[in-house]
Amino acid sequence: MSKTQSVDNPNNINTSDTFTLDFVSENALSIPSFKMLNADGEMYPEAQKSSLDKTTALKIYETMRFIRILDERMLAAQRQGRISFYMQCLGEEASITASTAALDDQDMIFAQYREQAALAYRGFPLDLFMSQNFSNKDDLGKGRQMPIHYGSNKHNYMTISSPLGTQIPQAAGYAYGQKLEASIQNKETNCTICYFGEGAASEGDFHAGLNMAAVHNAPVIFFARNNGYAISTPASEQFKGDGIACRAVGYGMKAIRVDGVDTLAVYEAVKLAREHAVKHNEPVLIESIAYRLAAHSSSDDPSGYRSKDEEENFRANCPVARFRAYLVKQGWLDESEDEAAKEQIRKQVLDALKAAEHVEKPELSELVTDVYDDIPNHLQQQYEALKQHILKYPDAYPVTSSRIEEQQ
Ligand SMILES: Cc1ncc(C[n+]2csc(CCOP(=O)(O)OP(=O)(O)O)c2C)c(N)n1
Repeated sequence: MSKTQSVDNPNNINTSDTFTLDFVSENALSIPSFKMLNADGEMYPEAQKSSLDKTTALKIYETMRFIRILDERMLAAQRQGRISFYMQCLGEEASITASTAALDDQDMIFAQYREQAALAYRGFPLDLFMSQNFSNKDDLGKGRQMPIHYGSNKHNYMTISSPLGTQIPQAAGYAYGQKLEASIQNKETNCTICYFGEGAASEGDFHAGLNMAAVHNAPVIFFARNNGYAISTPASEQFKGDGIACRAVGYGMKAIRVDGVDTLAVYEAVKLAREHAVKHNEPVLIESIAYRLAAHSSSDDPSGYRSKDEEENFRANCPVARFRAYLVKQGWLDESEDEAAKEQIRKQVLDALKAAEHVEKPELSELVTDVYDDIPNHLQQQYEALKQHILKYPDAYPVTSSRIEEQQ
């Protein structure tokens, strides 16, 4: 596993000598942002040729269209008190969907919490989105997580966990495992993509995860979504250097900065990163530059920390509208069919929502299963206390006291 230490170079530094004493400038490295499509959905004259075929392009667009409608409807459901919490990916649809589209379906996804479009692209069904948000008995997580904390073995999508940054070292470890498995089976490895916000990149886990992946040659794409804010903290108060991408150099890994509003550019960037990761067993850091157009979550009110003018400015630069314009110009999308499809999706989403909210909640007894082989005493005691509490206040819970008495 470990490389042989070089006798000539025990510090593992490749350098030349200098006889002039000076600071290295923080501007020594300013990473350009890769672009292909302009705001009107036209290719820049200098842009490289796109490798995105019509079928994949339409699948990306359909996913973005679906996620916009789902997000809009679920936020409204939260406002109506039907679900407890929600997070939208408004403004980041291209960045998330096009990056997943550039992967193999068997590649693993470790997401932060705003990447529902990745799961939708992989075919996660609408009723399971709803079951998770309503914590009903059909939820794959058995109702034990907050809304939007999706997870699916079938879709190679690791379950979301709220503490920021935990997915980063986990993704490094998972990708290292993928590499070992592939070498045992003598085949090309799959890779892992790990999404996180620029705010999460301030966590210690970011540094641990990237260093670990670089040193152990793990095929993982670290996908930093720089959307300008970590809740109310603007990027200008989060880091002093040139964004997140430049940090890759410090870990000895390759980096790409990409315009996250540009579907074509994100697709090509992740395709290149994936090719590199699986061919050379190396991590790559991508920084995608977009803007979080929505509030951080349903609990947040951005008017306290940014102006309407700022939001309007970025709203005009919509990733979905830009890609739609490209598809129309290509002759791949008919505008009136698109409008009709939106109507149909709105209806499907509403029907699924209404159905999911009437499905029973999971069995209370499942609350403490699946983590330990034998339920430890402290969990058993908490579970017993909860049952007594529900029996005392039956009207406050969706579980009937007769069901609990049956289980006694
Ligand atoms: C360890 C930890 N600290 C703080 C929080 C609270 N928190 C939740 S989201 C968030 C901001 C994250 O911002 P960013 O990573 O940029 O992602 P974005 O929400 O912009 O997509 C914070 C501070 C948390 N969940 N976990």
